[in-house]
Amino acid sequence: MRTQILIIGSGPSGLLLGQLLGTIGIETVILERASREHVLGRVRAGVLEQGTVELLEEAGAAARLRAEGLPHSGISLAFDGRLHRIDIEALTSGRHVTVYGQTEVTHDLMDKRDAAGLTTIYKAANVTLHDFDGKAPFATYDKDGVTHRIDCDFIAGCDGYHGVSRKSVPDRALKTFERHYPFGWLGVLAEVPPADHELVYANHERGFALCSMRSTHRSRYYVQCPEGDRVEAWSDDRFWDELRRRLPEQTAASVVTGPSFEKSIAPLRSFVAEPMRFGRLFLVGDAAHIVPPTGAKGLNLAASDVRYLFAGLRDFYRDKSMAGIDAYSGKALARVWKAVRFSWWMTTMLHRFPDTGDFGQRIQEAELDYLVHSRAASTALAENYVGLPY
Ligand code: FAS
Ligand code: PHB
Repeated sequence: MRTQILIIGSGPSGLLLGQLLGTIGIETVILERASREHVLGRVRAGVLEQGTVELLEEAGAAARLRAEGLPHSGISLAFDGRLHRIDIEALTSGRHVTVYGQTEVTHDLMDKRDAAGLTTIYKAANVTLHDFDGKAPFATYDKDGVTHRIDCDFIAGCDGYHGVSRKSVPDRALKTFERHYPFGWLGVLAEVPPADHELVYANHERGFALCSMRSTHRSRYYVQCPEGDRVEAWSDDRFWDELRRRLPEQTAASVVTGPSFEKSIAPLRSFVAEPMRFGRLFLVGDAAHIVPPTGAKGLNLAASDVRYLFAGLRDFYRDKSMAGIDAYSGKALARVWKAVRFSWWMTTMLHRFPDTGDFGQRIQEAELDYLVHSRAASTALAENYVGLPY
């Protein structure tokens, strides 16, 4: 088989890139290790930057998002027993975020890909990348006991942190940067109305908590939990009790409890691999970088990588220009590092670390107090949260 762009991974990065390229007639094939059902069963991000929404519209995959997504013009920070609202829309001259689950984004993009008759090969095992430092890259993979080969012009490694793409690059050609956080996020989904009409990020001496949502009747909550903690140790009752203890009284009283239908623990890390291009292999999204979800940046960074790579590939095929492709890694990393910083800052300010102690708690509360009472500081948070310019 031959195609123009071989995409490894059928997550948001791979699907969005494939959809955008499809709108201008550039052929793609997606190789995905898991089943379609497994990919759709993942519960991850929930907040889309305005630029991500616009990119999904450009890809023709935003109809349901426009109908069901929840535009949010602010968030609240909870500390010192109170809620403090950050008026994002006012501070960014009208920009906002949209609450719409990553699962739905993935579903919408998969449906568009199927409708366009574009090829995704699920359950592709032992994907191996070859000759991407030359002009004729290809991949091999196993399916139904047969080894297959796909020749292409370029390979887009959209296969996430644990994927094969970054691991295919020789160590000497890659520099990685990492920050490990000594805690995780325990998240639940429940068919209950959210506690507040907007997101609430809570700093508390017992640990961080986040009140989010997927719709007006489906809530997504998180509490910081110890590293190595296990989901089995958290009954629903224990979760609801701990969540409410970390929220201001008024917010805690608004929490509607109910049976969780999804419960999982995500580890937190900051990670960046440089550069994001090796000959005719590009690293995209989580394959190149990971951020703690505190800044709601993971999915949105994947979208901005896709935007840069799509433009570069479009110029290559339309204008025979390598300029966009050559500029991809530098452009993407400039925006990645600003989001990595913002996510690190939000995480450091809102979470309880082993060495935080009483002094550290007061410093966090002082920073939050300054933040919510300074227009300059609130504006800085707001413009990072809605997404910096591309
Ligand atoms: P993905 O990891 O989504 O997709 C990669 C795809 O490649 C997967 O389908 C995988 O099966 C496939 N793959 C892997 N190896 C392969 C191989 N060898 N061959 C073929 N296919 C292969 N972000 C937020 O903004 N907010 C959040 O709350 C949030 N929560 C998260 C919770 C968890 C547990 C995780 C892991 C991430 C979370 N993220 C969150 C970040 C997340 O949303 C990512 O940024 C987003 O999924 C990135 O999309 P992709 O780059 O497409 O990578
Ligand atoms: C979510 O709804 O899953 C979510 C929202 C905001 C974040 C992280 C996760 O910062």
